[in-house]
Amino acid sequence: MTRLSIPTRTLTRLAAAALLAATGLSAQATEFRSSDIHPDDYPTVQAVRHMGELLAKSSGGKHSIKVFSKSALGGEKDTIEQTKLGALAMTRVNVAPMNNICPATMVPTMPFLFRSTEHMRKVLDGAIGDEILKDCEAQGFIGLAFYDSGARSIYSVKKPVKTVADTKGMKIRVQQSDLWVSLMEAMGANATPMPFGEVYTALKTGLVDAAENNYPSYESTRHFEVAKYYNKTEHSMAPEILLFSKRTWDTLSADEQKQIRAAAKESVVYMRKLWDEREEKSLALVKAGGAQVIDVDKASFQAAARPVYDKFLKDPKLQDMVRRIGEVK
Ligand code: GTR
Repeated sequence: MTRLSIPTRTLTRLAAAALLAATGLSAQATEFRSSDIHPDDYPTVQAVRHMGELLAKSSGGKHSIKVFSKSALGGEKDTIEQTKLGALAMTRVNVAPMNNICPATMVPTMPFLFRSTEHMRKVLDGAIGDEILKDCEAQGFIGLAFYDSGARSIYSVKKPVKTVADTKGMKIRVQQSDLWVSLMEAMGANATPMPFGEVYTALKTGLVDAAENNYPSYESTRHFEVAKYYNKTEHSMAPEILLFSKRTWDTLSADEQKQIRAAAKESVVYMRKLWDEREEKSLALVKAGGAQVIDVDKASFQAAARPVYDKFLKDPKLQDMVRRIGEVK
């Protein structure tokens, strides 16, 4: 018996064509669906909408993006899954829920890795950033770009956190990532992973004593109303990542792919402007709302977090990436 061998790419195209025929959609105009957990006025949502406008322009109106905000399509773990399956064309998530899926995303998540915002931006805009994005491809994702997410700090309900000893035994909500669980455990805390949308109630009911995030998320979720101590640990600058479904990607022409990549990269510039403004605005809002911003003994957190590097970055390629990041001036 002879076996017919059809390349996977051709099969994917055939499947996509069949799907288009079945749904009656025209291959001419596509509205890519994208997901975000944040509200409409959040910089990530605004930036992907802007990317959609850029894409509409460069594709002569052929392609556009519809952003579903406020977790309308589910939490980050859910939308990552949908994107992998091709049920969703795009999702904007933090790198944290990708840590278990795409190992290179652990690198920019690492505690106290970046020296400053400038350092982080330079690294992610350069070859290292591209390598990390590329690494997600084998898992079914086209990494289009990184967006800023500022520095994350611990905010607590009952007492301030001034040194790492203060986190001992504290129940701290973390993102759904093994690395994040270990990081908080290294600081002596009890890590409780849960989706973003559940954190407000968890803080309010005492299910957790603390959470951690940047100023804009602390403010937009109104977590500052229940956890008044914002302790400036600034332990991670884990960025946001914009993912496109590889399944959908493989049905597009090289030109279309180029337009999408270019629109994504261009939206980064816009996002950063919005981000800088929003960080400032959020800080003022939380302070006016009664939050106390507390300086901490950062060195104590740094020392406690160090073992996480050895535990998670066993791959010499990733270790080398950390070294190269340190060398970026
Ligand atoms: C925010 C980030 C979200 C999500 C959230 C969280 O800063 O933008 O993508 O990761 O934190 O803590 O779950």
